[in-house]
Amino acid sequence: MKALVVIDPQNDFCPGGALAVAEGDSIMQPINEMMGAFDLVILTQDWHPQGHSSFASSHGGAAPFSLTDMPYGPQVLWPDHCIQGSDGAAFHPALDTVRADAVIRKGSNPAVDSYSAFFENDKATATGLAGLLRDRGCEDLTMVGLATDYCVAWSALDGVANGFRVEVRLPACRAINLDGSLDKSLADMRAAGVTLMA
Ligand code: VGL
Ligand code: ZN
Repeated sequence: MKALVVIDPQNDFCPGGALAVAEGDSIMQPINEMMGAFDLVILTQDWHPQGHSSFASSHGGAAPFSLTDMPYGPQVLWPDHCIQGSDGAAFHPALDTVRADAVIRKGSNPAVDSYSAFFENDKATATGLAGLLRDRGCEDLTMVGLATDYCVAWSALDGVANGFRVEVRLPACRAINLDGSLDKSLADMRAAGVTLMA
């Protein structure tokens, strides 16, 4: 059984959004066209409360895209984005959400960021995705979405670490690319055994 895991295809990660990824909107149609080839389609949704600790605005005068230290490690401070219930947190209107079997929301804990579809960044709290996939008999995961170097990469790495076979289709992903983060994420995924499809 094969699952398509679509990472954070949300307005705030598309042009005009609060944490816009260049060409983020261009992946929606190709993703729609892939859906029919999978037994299960999962969407993830970055879903932060106001004042989330990953927001630069929650750290006094900190600049967006600067780094801070959290109890669980270094953390990039982001512009406010994907606030629960906001238009920015909604799925991009060009994405066909009707075919989705489940939506996994992440990032609701105000104290911990959550890039991965499987675990919060402290690696302690699971989202339930691994159990859902196992219960549905899915061992092969194809991942696409936003952003390649953060939420897609962290999800792919956690997928492999949890015993799934993971392929990332790069033409249906777009990256933030902060200080070489795209190249680093590709190298990390390759080293972990993620199949990168050009
Ligand atoms: C993401 C930064 C902050 C992502 C989410 O979806 O890649 N990046 N929150
Ligand atoms: Zn976020």
